[in-house]
Amino acid sequence: MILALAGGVGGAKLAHGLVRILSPDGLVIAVNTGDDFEHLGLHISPDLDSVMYKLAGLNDTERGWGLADESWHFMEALARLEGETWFNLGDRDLATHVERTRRLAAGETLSHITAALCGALGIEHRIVPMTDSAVHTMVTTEAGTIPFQDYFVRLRCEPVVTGFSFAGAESARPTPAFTAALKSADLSAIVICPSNPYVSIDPILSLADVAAALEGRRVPLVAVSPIIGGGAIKGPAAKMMAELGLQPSAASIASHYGRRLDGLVIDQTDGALAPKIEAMGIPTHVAQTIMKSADDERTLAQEVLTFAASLNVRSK
Ligand code: FO1
Repeated sequence: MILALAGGVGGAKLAHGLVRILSPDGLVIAVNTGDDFEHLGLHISPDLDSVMYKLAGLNDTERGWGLADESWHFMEALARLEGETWFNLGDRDLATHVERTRRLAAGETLSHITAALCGALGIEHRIVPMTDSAVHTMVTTEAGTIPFQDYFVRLRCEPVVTGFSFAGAESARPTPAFTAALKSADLSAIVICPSNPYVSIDPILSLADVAAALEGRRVPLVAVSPIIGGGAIKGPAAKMMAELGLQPSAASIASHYGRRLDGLVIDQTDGALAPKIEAMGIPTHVAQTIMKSADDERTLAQEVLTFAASLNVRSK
């Protein structure tokens, strides 16, 4: 069994590749919920939805978030009422948030709701939230500390970043299905998807039980670099690195995860960095990591699994 840790778009793509190779019993996808927030009275879980829509084949490929064939009558009507319109909720997408919010208010856990929504959309593989508790990614910037969606959508990632924190992570526990996957005797590798390390993966790693389970693992932990040729395919990862005083590169991804990793997959564009990363004590595999098609996703997923299977777990 493979455990994948995923955030938004890049995570969803590799997860989709893994789904095409592994049976529903053979994969658990644990998804960041640090991006979750309350908006217009609704509980929005952007990363869970990105992965869910992608695996259901319903995602919008152009925008990278939300549903394909979307309409925006709700937003138009809200604008006419001079309501809050900085965060766009498509008419079809709205149904997900309304249904999730209704079920949460009725006392169901986010885990249970996610399983139900995925089942209703015909997804057989397990998408599990990292936690059922509230964890909120906060972005520390030169303009103050800002909740993630305000920073990302309302302020378009413009404020200069100086750090990140995860409010609520101290007391949050991983969900039962995530915990079971971490402890499973059938677990054969853990894959960190090519998601933003600071705001998609670190919230997951900030849960003490997750960090402890990774520390004590007996299976390889492999990451795929989201930085290719000094930039991110999508999103602010490279901008964040530059603002944190780091060179945006696959080598900086290697030092970010550091010796927690047993291996790193980097893009062929960055092949020249492999010796530098290997010299940091991290076995490195060079592959085509840009996923433009479903075949690219599947090929990369297969390469990651083969690479992971070839690795020894570092002795702690
Ligand atoms: N991202 C935007 O840049 N603008 C939006 O208006 C927006 C709306 C939105 C609605 C639902 C949803 O599930 C995601 C949405 N996103 C939007 C994406 C989201 O804010 C980020 O992509 C993730 O949180 C980062 O992984």
